[in-house]
Amino acid sequence: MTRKLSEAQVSQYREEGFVAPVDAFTGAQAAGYRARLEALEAKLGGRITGNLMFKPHLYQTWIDEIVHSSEVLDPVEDVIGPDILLVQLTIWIKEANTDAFISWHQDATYFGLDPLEHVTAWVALSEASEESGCVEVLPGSHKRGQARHKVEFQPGNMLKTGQTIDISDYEGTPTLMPLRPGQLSLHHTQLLHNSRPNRSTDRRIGLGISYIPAHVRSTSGVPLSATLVRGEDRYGYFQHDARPQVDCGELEMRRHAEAMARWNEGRKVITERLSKSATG
Ligand SMILES: O=C(O)CCC(=O)C(=O)O
Repeated sequence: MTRKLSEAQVSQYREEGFVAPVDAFTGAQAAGYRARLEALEAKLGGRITGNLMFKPHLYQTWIDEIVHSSEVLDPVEDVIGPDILLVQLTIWIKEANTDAFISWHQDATYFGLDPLEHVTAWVALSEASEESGCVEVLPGSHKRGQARHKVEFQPGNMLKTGQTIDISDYEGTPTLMPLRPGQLSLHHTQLLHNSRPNRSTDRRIGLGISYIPAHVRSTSGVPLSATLVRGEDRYGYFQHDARPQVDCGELEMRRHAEAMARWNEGRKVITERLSKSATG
């Protein structure tokens, strides 16, 4: 029996690599979380940049609350099972009426995980519509394995490594995943996806939360940390993160910096491996 998704949605995830929209939080809850995020921005002097965009659940208690919530974990459990670790979380913000976009890519390219059972829960904290540049996927593309990619540094691409996939040799019709504030989508680690610029008058804000079942390990060789958010870890492939008690506390910031240092070291190994296999 599933916890949140219907059997049809679970089948859709297996066959097409995504499910959306899934109701998670109310509009009022999403607005409350957005206010916490904007308070953090104000504290930081405007924007959340650099390492602070990643793994913020280690230094913000409200994000820790989101990633442990049944609203998010129930649909995630339906697609990856009950023993769940969180390996990465990215704050994705596209300002109103800007050219920022995200090129076609597969998350698997950057994560170096085995087996490829990682799912991203993308939680909308503002309206993610066609106009504001919601995530767009190529249904079924996760079944074609690792895509060939080229490195192309285009202005406005939020993927700083510039990897991009030419989807012209893929079948299927790109499909938008519009979300209301508080809804989420799920996408498989090998699903091709992108997103276009935000042409709306509001910011587009989302949290991309990367979950894996506990039997998945990192191939980078670097000892990484992850947060055990549900169930048991009988494998011990990742050191477990401590949960934050205080927003931006000294201990929390130190632990975050350590986790990100390890993550970036692992990422370097994966990126070097990738550049050797890139097609140009
Ligand atoms: O936020 C976006 O538009 C893209 C996010 C993304 O690529 C991801 O969550 O994997």
